[in-house]
Amino acid sequence: MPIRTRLIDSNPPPSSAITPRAVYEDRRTLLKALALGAAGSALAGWAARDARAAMTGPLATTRSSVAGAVTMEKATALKDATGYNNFYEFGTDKDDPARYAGALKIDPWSIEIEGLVNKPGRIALDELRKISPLEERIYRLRCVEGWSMVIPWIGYSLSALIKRAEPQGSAKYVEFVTLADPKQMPGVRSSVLDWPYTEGLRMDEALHPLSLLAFGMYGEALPRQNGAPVRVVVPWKYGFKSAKSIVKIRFVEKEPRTAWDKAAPNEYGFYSNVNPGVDHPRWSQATERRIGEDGLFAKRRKTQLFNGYEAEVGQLYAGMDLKRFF
Ligand SMILES: Nc1nc2c(c(=O)[nH]1)N[C@H]1C(S)=C(S)[C@@H](COP(=O)(O)O)O[C@H]1N2
Ligand SMILES: [Mo]
Repeated sequence: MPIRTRLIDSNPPPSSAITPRAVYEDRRTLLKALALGAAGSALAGWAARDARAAMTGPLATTRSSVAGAVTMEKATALKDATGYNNFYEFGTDKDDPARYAGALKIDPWSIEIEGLVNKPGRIALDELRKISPLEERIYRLRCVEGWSMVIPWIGYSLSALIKRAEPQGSAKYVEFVTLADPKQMPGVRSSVLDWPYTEGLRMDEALHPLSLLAFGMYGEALPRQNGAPVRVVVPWKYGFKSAKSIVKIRFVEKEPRTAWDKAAPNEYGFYSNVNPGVDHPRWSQATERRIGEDGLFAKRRKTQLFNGYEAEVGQLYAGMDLKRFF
């Protein structure tokens, strides 16, 4: 079944033909929901916690040729991926983002590129989306709290945007700054983090083809609780490195402080690579719970070094003491 393409005019055939269908169970429901259209969403109240109500419009994608970009593991149900979130700007409970992000204004949106680049400036969302063809990437994402999901993201390698900005030789790190608007984001009124939420990557990490600039998931533009309209997804690092609702990308010489490092430097290192051998002071990182696999007999999975992406990213850390640089 072809997916309507509303946001992108000229692009390759939609992924419906090429995505391994069994990989995500929700797609059929989703497409049915799209067919229902406005009537469907009107019926879908918060009370029903209808996952499709969070979706913000179809996006067409092309197959990814990046090594490691598509795991064959079963994707997490859409309702879990949109109902169990960390997005502290909307509150610290897992259902706060689904509850409070609905009013976030995502249009117009732009990202400001600044710092050590030859081409600084503001890029509007429409233009940003067209920098490289949108691909579907099915990534594991593991949260430092000990749970994980498998999500079919839509986006392109962050490297495409970085190259367009033409970083100068002195640019060694990339810093992400996300929206902090107390009028729209009730969590920002609390001091749980030093707002705005910021994150960072070393330049070679940011340039790695698996580092994704994401605009959508499950065949559609990102739901607000998942970081609409644009976020990063860095699958071999703990979830918090994947900053949501980005407004600024800054190229810097020194390792930037991050919101989590400021909050608890002994708990959250700059690298935060998924590593079963380095425990967080409060949570073991040896195993994880796959969201959706609950119940009495659900087994915890063994957490893999670099979240299972060692073959692709291990080289980035050759010779580094991962216990020291956690
Ligand atoms: N701006 C912002 N980005 C954020 C967070 C946040 O609180 N604010 N939480 C992070 C954490 S801890 C995780 S695990 C992931 C969760 O992404 P998901 O809800 O789309 O699964 O988002 C990350 N990005
Ligand atoms: Mo997280």
